[in-house]
Amino acid sequence: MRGKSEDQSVGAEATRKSPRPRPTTERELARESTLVNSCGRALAALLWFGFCSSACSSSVLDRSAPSGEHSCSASFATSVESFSPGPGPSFGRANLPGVVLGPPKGAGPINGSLDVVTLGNGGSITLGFAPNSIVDGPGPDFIVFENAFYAGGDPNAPYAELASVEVSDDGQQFEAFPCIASAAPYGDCAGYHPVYANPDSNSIDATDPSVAGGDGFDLAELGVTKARYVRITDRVDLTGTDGTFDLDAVSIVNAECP
Ligand SMILES: [Ca+2]
Ligand SMILES: [Ca+2]
Repeated sequence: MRGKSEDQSVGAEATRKSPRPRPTTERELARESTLVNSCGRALAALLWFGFCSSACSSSVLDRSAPSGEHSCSASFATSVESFSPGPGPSFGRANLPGVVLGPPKGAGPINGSLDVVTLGNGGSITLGFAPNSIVDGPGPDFIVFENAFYAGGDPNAPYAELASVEVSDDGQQFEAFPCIASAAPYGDCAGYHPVYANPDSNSIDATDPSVAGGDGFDLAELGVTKARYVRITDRVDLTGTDGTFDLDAVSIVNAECP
């Protein structure tokens, strides 16, 4: 619209400046000038579009690089690399691998989601995130979602079923976050924060540790800069009917996208 009216005003101005008929060459020059101006604007628009296309997409990629801005196409686990269940409850195993891939299905502060798989006592699962990686950026870099809840609504009394968490970049050498606490809060263990994000019932960003719920982990604590695998192992020293970790999902907070 704007370009069209500018073209018209240029034409009108050219007319005002030419009250009498001018030599053909001049009129042709004026038309040519108008044409050149129009083409110039079209070219500029094309150039701008081209610039914006590349610059804007670069900007998105830049934002998703070390600092992470949740712009990866997949910010959740994309594969189960291995699963070694422990004895005890076996809930949800028929739903592997899908049940632990993609976003969490949180049930809020006083309920536990059933969209989980129980690891069994001492059981272990390794998740992959291809083609993305977890990278060390500001604060927590990934979030592990169990189905913990606050018993009686008391934040000091989490119904926690704990697991240790390890990370690896090559799938062979793993570095462990120390999960040794035996009383709340449970430090570097996973499995003691309720999960709020659930795409089926709310729009809470599961990659935002300030609102998603779950247990966040910071690669900087281990001196690790990048991880492509997360291994979660139920605490074998915590036993009983309810002593085994239930995995819902893992999200990447600070991601590197290909
Ligand atoms: Ca649980
Ligand atoms: Ca970090």
